[in-house]
Amino acid sequence: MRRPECYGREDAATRIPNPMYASNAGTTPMWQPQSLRSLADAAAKIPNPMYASHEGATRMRQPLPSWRSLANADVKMLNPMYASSSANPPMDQPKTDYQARANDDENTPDATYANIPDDPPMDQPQTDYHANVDENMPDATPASVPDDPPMDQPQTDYQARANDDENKPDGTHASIQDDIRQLSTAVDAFTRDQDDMSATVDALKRGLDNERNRTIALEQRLHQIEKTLTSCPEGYTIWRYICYKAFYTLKNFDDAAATCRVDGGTLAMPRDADTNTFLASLEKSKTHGFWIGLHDRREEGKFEWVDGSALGSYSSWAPGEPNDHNEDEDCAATWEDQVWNDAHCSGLQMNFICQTAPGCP
Ligand SMILES: [Ca+2]
Ligand SMILES: [Ca+2]
Repeated sequence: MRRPECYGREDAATRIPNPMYASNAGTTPMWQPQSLRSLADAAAKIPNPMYASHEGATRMRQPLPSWRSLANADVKMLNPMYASSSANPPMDQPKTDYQARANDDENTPDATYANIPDDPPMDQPQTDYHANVDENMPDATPASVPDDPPMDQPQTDYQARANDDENKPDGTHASIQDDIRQLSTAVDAFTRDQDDMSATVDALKRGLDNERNRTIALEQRLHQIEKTLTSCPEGYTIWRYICYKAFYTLKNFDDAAATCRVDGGTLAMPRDADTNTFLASLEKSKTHGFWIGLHDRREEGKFEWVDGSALGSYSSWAPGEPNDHNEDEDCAATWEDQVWNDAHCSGLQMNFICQTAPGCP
């Protein structure tokens, strides 16, 4: 009995001269296992000697008509491996013919060639670049070479920037011009100030020269004054800018005073103790006193100096003096220890001391 689910497969099997069935020609198998049929289909594609041996004969003894029928059937039957494919072979189908691939390359636009640019890329090998240049393409190298050599390129860029600066209003350039104007103004002001300062310096120099000349003149005057102040008449000794001289000639008061006037001075007027002490150093006589320029002729008891000035607070009267002895003593003279005494002006002959200013004859 045949299993109903195997009828369809039996029909297909009858169309395929399967060696398994060919050896049992005329005999219909009861049923055939599914796995065995698949093996039979695969075997139909490849003339495997293993199947041929299942016919009960060796490969060498396989009947030729059976082998040929298998080959013919193989040609007509669609290969199960390709049955689900389209008319074109799958992309992963191995190319078995080099020429076929070559034909495909001719008819199909090749992406590799389509992507080749007209100009060779910069990084293209030198051999390809030269091939393009030498054959069909114009040489791009001369066209791209600038008029100036590459070394001048920075200069060209600098010139271009300079031209841009000249053609475009530049805020920085205007600011620099403003700074230059301000600087020029400052320089002019500085120059004027410098001129003023130069004039001031010249004036100061002139003033300094004048002061220097004035100082020289003053120094000369001072030297002259010093010389004059230290210049006393013959025999006179200077004491606090006054010249003094002791005369050892016995004369009355008026004759003594007259001798002092000859030397340009007067009888000595010791107005303080130091000067009085200095005069004592000049008096070398112990036997006679020395007339000095003090008297009370105009008013009794009121002594004054020969120049008309008052006696003042200083005096060196000897004890008990002035006593205006016999009411006739109005002229003063020094005695020992440099004390003063009133004496008769014309009745006595005494030494005297004169004084005069320096520089006087
Ligand atoms: Ca008197
Ligand atoms: Ca007296």
